[in-house]
Amino acid sequence: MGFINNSKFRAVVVLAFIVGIGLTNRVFSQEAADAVAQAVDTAAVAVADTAAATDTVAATDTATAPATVASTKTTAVAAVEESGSDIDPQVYMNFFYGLLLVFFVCVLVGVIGRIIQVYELTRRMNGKDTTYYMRNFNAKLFLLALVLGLYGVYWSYVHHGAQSFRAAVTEHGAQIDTMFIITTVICTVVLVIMHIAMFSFAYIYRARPTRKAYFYPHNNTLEKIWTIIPAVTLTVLVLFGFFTWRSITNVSEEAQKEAILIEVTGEQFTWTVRYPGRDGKIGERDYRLTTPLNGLGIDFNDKSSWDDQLASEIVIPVNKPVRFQIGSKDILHSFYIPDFRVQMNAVPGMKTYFQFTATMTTEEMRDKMDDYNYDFVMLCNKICGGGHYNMQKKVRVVTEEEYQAWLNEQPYFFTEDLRKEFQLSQAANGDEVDANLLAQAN
Ligand SMILES: [Cu+2]
Repeated sequence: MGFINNSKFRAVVVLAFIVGIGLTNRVFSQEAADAVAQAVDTAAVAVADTAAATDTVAATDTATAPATVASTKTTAVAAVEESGSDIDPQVYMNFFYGLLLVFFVCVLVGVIGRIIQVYELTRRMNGKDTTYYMRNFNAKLFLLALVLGLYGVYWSYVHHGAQSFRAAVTEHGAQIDTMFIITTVICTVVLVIMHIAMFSFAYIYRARPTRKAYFYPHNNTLEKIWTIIPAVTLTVLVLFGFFTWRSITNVSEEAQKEAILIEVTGEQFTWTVRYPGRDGKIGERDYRLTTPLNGLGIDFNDKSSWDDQLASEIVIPVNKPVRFQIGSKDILHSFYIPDFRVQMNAVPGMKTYFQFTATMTTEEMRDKMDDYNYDFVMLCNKICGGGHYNMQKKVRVVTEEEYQAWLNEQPYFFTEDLRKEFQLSQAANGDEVDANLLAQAN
């Protein structure tokens, strides 16, 4: 075949092989060298041990020591040779392995191309058509893409639909679900129509010997249709989203007061959860007050902070509004509970809020899912660094009684050590020291 005699092609093949094999070999030899080094180290340790033993036994035995060294080294080298035969699976993740694979695929495509060319030449030699033959072939490929694409849409809805959609378990979540479903339906209808139009037109209007292409450069009516319809549809969807979001996040002052306030503060890579205590108020914070003991920088001059409680998980009562006050100590994080359709950025230097009402307890959800290990989970949804994947907290939705019982168990933020630290700072500022902080706080 012509391309094998092509000197440029041959040069490229040879070069790629040399580069590929040379580099892959270096990786192998590096691994082998590492193994040898390790084995020699082991041998050296053995030698040292033998030498020590020889010292303690007798000087006359020294003759045996070199022999031991020699035999140990031989064993080590043999071990290396043995282990060299099984290839580390890591090799298949290797860059050069990938390079060779790409090269192989390129060669394969080239070969297929050449085979088709040979086929065309044979057709031409037999006096058959070659111009429209390939165009017909391409048009049939479009038809195949039309069928496969539609099947792909159907398949992904049937197989992944249930995974990607599970009804929300909050009051406001139903509105977001409605929006999601409407958007999905519109997008699917557009996708199917566009898919059929694109591929069927490419097939129907393929080049044919009896047909001349009609030059049709412009049509104002068509331009208007495909500009106005998408513009109106998108505007409706955006406005729909805007008003839904506003109705969820613009909570009246009375409704805010009815809710249980909970503070969550993100930092790389953890969340701190603070409950307000009996007064229902969360104490103020000031980053300048941060100490090793007072990680959140809580301002204990604000007495509403004294009964604030620290929780290791988020526990909320069912069918009761809860209002999360969200913040960050370092960079952007995001407070995200997928099952609740709740998401809000945690921004350093400002407070953000999300108020919602969960409509199902964890136990009810487990029954519904038929999964007795199921838990709602709050995740960080801003890629914030190396430990981001682990920045999550369990969210437990319980009955009102369970919630109260759990809350009574949670420790105060204002620990004895913090009280002492606060008293010292009061003294240092020349303020009057609260001697009976302990009694007051409890
Ligand atoms: Cu994160």
